[in-house]
Amino acid sequence: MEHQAPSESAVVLGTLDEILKSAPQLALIEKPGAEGYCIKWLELRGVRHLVIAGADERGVLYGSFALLRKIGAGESIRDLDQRQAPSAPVRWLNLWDVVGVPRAPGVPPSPMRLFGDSVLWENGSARRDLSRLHDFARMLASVGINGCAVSIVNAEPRLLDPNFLPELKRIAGVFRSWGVRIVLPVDFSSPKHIGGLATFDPFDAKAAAWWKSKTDELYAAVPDMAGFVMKADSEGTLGPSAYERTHADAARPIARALKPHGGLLFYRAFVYNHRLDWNDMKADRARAAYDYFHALDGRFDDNVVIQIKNGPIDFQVREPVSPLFGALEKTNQAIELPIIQEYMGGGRLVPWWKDALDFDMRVGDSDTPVKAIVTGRAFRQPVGGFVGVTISSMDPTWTRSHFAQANLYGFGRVAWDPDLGAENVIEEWTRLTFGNDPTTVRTIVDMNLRSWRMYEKYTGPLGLQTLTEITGNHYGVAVEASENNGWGQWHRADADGVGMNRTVATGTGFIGQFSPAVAAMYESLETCPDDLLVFMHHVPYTHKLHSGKTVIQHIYDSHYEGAEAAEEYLRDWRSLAGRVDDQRYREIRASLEYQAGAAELWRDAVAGWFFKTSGIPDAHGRVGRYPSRIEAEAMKLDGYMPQRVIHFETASGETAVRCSAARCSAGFRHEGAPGWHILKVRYFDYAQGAARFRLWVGGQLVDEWAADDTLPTRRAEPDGTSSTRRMISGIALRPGDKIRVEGVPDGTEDAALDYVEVLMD
Ligand code: GCV
Repeated sequence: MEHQAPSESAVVLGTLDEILKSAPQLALIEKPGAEGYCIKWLELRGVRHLVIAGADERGVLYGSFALLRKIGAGESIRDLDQRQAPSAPVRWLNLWDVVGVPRAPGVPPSPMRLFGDSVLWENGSARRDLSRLHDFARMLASVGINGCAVSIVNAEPRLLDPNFLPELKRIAGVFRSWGVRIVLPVDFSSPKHIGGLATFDPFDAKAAAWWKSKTDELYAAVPDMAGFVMKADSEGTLGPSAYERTHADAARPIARALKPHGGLLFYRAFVYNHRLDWNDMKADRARAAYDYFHALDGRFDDNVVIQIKNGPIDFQVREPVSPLFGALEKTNQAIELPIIQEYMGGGRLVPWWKDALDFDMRVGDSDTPVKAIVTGRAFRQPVGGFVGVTISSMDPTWTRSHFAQANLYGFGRVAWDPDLGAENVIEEWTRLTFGNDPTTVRTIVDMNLRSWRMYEKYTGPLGLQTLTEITGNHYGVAVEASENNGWGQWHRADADGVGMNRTVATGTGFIGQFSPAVAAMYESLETCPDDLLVFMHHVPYTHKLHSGKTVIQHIYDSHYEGAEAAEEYLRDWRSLAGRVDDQRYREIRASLEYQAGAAELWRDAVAGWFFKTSGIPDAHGRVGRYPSRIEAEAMKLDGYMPQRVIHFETASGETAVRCSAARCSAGFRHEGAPGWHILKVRYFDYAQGAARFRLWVGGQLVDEWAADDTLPTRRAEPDGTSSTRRMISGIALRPGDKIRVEGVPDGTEDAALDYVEVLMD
């Protein structure tokens, strides 16, 4: 259809070519790069128009959102004159949604699925009502995301079933209307396990032919599919090692099947042996990606992209960047970043990604920041970019956490332009989400920017990584869970010291995978940054950091600072009462209260574990001494039975009390000063059941609540995931007052209690 330039002032939208057809006078606009846009005021026959000219259709969409963003953030558009194009063609999500069966009732969610059910899938097929997916896809487009893997990388076979094509078509159709192309996760063994062939050897002509016909079939249904993502030889998935082939061999037949359709194969470098020998001091999971892939540089087809997690382990709170980024000069690469809240439950992530993207690999001893490598600038690779791992969720806030939305927003913005500062991105998000009140904006931006380091401080500082249930839910604290198994997320803490020796001189040699300049920095204790010290070196607890503190004192201090910062977070949020609408104010306050409680548990568990293991006291006398705490096991118990907890550090005094009767109680007398007090009750909330608690002071009921949260533990016994706390303030106490907690179990949830802390208000 021919359009005429409007006669009244208007916003004129279109691709540059379309606009020029109807208004050749606008030839003044310089064409932006692919998917880019110009926004500019131009005068036509005496009338000023705001013109959004896209290089292509996506460009028009992104330009329109850019304008809305400016208006929403309260910026002036009076003299707008902007030309932008994305940093890289790949700005994708990998959704770790599962198509298959939904979670059975009573089974706790994984940390990822804490946030609610998929917007794509329900009971094994595409949701009947996909309106929420429309909103999701629009949200992705609003931050420039143009591709989305529709289910988890542990590929479900049914995605390749011909009967499933209509489901894929429906999903692809919704995404398409917002410029987002779908990506399919595929399993390398498919020719055998889905195709019924005798082999999936990539050198077998029949296996290659199977990939070709399957790919053709998929493209007939979804002609604009962006490609496949594949996890091979990783955490139990089959791969080329079954036939002693390389990953380049494995990629070839699949890439060639995709090529005629313009499809890409994203081959994940997350390949490692999860049956390593813990007693082998040279074994090192961090080495794996480089060891498997660097020698294959240049041997992948040009439509293969190696998808590399930011760090060599797995989304840990602090890791160096993967040395593989500096080792592939003739191969397309993309960085895989977590948006998901696995391992990083409390973290706001933009500053963390920026840290990785800005890191200079010093390839050839010149400036080679990771962002220049993955955008293809550094080694002139044609395709590359950013893959964010997340889930979709039906929850009204998208993730059951208002603040976690900053991560998805930030991912899109950073992928669009990795040179944007974390503060700019977060300020944009804050203004668009909470409005332009200066105090609100300043407070939230500041909270967001502090979040990663706060989380690191109360979980795993110095490169200890996230000291969590490595073989389980990757959520609650369990310091030793990473040791003595084959998964390789080891910290090797013992009575004398801590850390993995990854040096070239005497360790696993991992450090030697970096360029000489970077390797030299990590190899030497003099120059290795404190925040990665025990990732790179095994050191005695008495080793002095650059700060002058010993390692052990730093661990103690860091956990106290982190937990205090989480309390401060809560105070900051409370200062916004009345500035944010009631519902969001309350919901965010509740999540920050939970986080402050979780941080306190992490503090006590990790500091307590290191105190017991090292035998070195805290110079400030805090660790292991909690004068205002009354252990449940020391109270007068009626029905409650003391029991040691599974990981000793996850309950104060290593013991909780559990109730196997219909109702139990634990009481004590207040021995402190008279006055207003806060009571902190630490108890355990399993995923199952909703045990009830009541708190009585001097015969009066002062609080009651249910343990009905859904935390991702499968255990019906106290652990570092179920431990949680209730704070009750404004309690008047006199010496001798009787304080009593009553617990009423519900099914297997036995109203377990850890302690009560009595603090002056
Ligand atoms: C999808 C971690 C997660 C796994 C995930 C894996 C991966 O190990 O715990 O759930 O698998 O990373 O990235 O492939």
